[in-house]
Amino acid sequence: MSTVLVAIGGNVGDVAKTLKSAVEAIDRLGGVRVLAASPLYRTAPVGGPAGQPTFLNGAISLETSLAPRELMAALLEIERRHGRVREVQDGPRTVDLDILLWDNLTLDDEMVLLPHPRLHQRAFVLKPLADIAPTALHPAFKKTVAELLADLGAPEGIEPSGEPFTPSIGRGEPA
Ligand code: PH2
Ligand code: MG
Ligand code: MG
Repeated sequence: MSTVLVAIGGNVGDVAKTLKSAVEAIDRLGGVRVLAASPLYRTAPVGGPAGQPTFLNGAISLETSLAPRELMAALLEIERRHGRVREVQDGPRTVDLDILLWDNLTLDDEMVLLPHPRLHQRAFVLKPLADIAPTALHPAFKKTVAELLADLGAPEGIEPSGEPFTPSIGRGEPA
């Protein structure tokens, strides 16, 4: 059984509703159990086309008996079912589900890169991640999520969304 941390985000449509539905779909996957979901943050877009909408970002932890490629394929399918269309790189999307950390595994596979290569640069990832997994260790930098977030200083363009984020988890099959 592996413990996995996943970033969730989006900036098109009713994003909070889409993220709730996507997290519930992840929890219902065979061999996956969602353990915790962070609050959502409203975040300024980083990269991508100028003028794209503000994002909502969060993070979840899960345990799984799946292999990295299997979970990645399942997450891509859930993105697709929630209206994700891939057009512009880093462009507007209904939902983005990115595997960040997988136990202390390092993996360079054509489908999955672990840890996520930009995780340590992104406050919109580290801030919610620090809410649910501050002591998770980055296997390459040997730093915790809380330390990586502190390294970014006082990040701008991130504020709590203020709305409760309460996906119904823990009702799916045991992982
Ligand atoms: N995702 C990106 C690129 N830029 N900016 C914010 N604020 N939030 C995101 O989730 C995000 C981004 C690529 O996946
Ligand atoms: Mg992403
Ligand atoms: Mg992605």
